[in-house]
Amino acid sequence: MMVNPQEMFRPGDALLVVDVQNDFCPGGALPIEHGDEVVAALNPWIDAAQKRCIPIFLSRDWHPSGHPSFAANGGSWPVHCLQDTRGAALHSELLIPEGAEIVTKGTRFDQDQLSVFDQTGLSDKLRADGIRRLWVGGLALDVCVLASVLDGCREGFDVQLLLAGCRPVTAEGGREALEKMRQAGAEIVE
Ligand code: VGL
Ligand code: ZN
Repeated sequence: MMVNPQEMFRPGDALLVVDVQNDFCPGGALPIEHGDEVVAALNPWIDAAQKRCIPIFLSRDWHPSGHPSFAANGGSWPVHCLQDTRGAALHSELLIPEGAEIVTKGTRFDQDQLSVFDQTGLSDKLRADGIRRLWVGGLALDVCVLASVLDGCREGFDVQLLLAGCRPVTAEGGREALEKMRQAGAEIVE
């Protein structure tokens, strides 16, 4: 089914764009194949959300050097999304409307925060703003998008996954992620 973003939003919705940062795109430190293609897929949603006065949240992975998610520090990833570097910046073609809120995560030294809901205060803020339904896309489908969608479902939000606006680190991981999201109650929007 082809969907028109303009027609999908209703009051009580919010748009959540996860980690569309240079380091997760081709040429970056932790490149996801075709990661940059999510920009063209998500911009119409961002544009529509702005026009419909739907709150927009853009998350960023924002690590200090020596972060525990880095292989050199006992984690599983190469050094990526170092605070204030070009690699950590949001993709330059991603629409960032005035009023969009940046959600920063991955700054803790004792643990990683893959989910945008992990100790960011986002769920309380959404509830306080009367948000019940979340449209989610971004990078990576099988890592931070997965963790965020599962948490969103757990927190009681109706989660709509924008599949065309996501890319996985691995194809197999992507398939498994979609299955887990479905089982958690998320709807996959093709
Ligand atoms: C992510 C790996 C490590 C992500 C963040 O945003 O999906 N992946 N840190
Ligand atoms: Zn990270």
